[in-house]
Amino acid sequence: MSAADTGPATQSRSPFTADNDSVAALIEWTRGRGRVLIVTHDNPDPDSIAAAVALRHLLLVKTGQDAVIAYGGIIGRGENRSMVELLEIRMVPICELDIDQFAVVCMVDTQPNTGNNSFPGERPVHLVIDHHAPKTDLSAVYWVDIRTQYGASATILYEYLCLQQVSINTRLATSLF
Ligand SMILES: [Mn+2]
Repeated sequence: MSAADTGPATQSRSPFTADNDSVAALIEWTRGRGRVLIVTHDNPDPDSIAAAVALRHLLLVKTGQDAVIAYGGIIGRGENRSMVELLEIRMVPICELDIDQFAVVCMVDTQPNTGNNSFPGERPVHLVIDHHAPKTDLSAVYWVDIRTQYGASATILYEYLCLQQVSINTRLATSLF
């Protein structure tokens, strides 16, 4: 996005805490922009999976757009595989995707160019929602919500859902839990 297209959130406002108006602005920004990709970190853990599912749910309910969740590496631990299988979470290896098809790229529980995700570092990323301290320059990212004081990225997404009064079904609640 160009500098003129500055979003409601930037690193300069860190520590940033999204309120209802800014989350609404994020949703409006996303609406109609094109296909949405949500990237977790490699070998995704329950926090990154839950955060991705919660973000997809938020965007689906609010915009009608169904995002694709992608990961690198493997869903390795037995507990994590069970989570994905039992909760029927649709997520695909990023290497199977044509990234050019996506107009909006979100990262949850990871950040661009940190080495722990498989999204090509030279490509633009539009949303970063994480609880790990920033390691790279994120000034080109439209939406940065990094809360290092939080124990989980999924908690940030849970707050977005609450702010937007999006109902949380049993599977999503189980993921978040
Ligand atoms: Mn995490």
